[in-house]
Amino acid sequence: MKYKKLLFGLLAIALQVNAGVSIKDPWIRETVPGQSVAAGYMTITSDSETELTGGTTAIAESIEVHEMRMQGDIMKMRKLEKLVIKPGHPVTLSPSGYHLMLGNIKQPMKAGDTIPVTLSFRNLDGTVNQLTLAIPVKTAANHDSSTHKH
Ligand SMILES: [Cu+2]
Repeated sequence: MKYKKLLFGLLAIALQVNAGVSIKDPWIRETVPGQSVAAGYMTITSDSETELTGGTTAIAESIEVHEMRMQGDIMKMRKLEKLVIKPGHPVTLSPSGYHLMLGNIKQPMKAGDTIPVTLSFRNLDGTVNQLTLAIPVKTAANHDSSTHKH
């Protein structure tokens, strides 16, 4: 009986933690031959304040959160340790701003493929919420014509 209660308690916590974050319109940009990194975009909404810290996937060595920024005339990118998402303020990752950067990809990203990705969110109380989603690969033409270079 004690066990049962504990299990239900844990289940309730797990559901609560996962219920808060939702992802809209995720996509990964198709890569060109020889490209070692890939970029992912989406809109993230959260019921409570949380921080996107990165993620993992079987087809890349790392997933980092990056930001594109104009530095004078040059578009540069830098790694962010976290991207804060506040309730009521969806954050959009798009080609000219924030993005997920998949480092050292093990296969080219082809339009039509679906890539399983697990994202990590750190809540204010320090708990980590992992969200796994299948992200479709699309050509940039479906979204915009800007280029993404390191
Ligand atoms: Cu990047």
